[in-house]
Amino acid sequence: DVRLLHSVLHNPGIPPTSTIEAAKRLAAWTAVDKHVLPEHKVIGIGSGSTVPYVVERIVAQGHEVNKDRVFIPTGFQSKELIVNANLRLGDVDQYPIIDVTVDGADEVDHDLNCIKGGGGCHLREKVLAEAADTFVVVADYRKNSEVLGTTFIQGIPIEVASFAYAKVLQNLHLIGSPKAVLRMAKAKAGPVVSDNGNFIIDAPFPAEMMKDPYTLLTRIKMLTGVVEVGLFCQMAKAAYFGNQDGSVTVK
Ligand code: ABF
Repeated sequence: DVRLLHSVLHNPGIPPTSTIEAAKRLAAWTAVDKHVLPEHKVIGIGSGSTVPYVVERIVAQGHEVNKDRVFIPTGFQSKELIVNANLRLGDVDQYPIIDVTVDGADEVDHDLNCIKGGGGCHLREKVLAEAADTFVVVADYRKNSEVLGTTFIQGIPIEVASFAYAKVLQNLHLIGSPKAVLRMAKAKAGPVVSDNGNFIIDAPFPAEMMKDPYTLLTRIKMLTGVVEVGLFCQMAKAAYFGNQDGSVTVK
């Protein structure tokens, strides 16, 4: 894996974004090798651009292992991934106990608290993380941070019932996020609608509040109309970050 990353890094013909792709793949492959074991039969597959490398590595474990497994998606994208890889698809209502879920993240702090939901899938992602005996996060080096809210993410993603969004926005402004906004589709064609038919709000909070993500999560979740919050506290067992130099940071 490290050889692959080095060959990408030292090939001047490859655009810089490939360094990030190689870092994602390195994190994903390392995590699968460590946590997705032959005895695991029910496997949660997350969303985002790192997860295809998770599926790639699982497929490489071979048909003999995979034929007895069922794969649970966190949304439309991962469902497509599973089906296109010829893996058996299941749903969390059939399999509420999952051996291991591997998913991406927008940011992970020193205590393995995560911001998730940049892709709008965090409700299902959280259900699958909670259902799993082992929940593992995979990401490139940009997502590795000390305190949440210090990377490029535009606040905490919050899925809300569509009819309640204005009230939730008003309440988020009151509890400390005056810049909370409804997430709009590209070209402002209308609000982004989640796989569950809900709207998404992005709510940035001051650093002081981000230092205690669990308290913040509890406060946001208490707001009527909130379906789920993209703060994952004390859920991940491990996080793997591919680095630019070909190493992997494990938290
Ligand atoms: C999902 O995909 C999310 O919770 C997060 O928003 C995003 C991370 O995507 P990527 O792997 O593309 O950075 O896991």
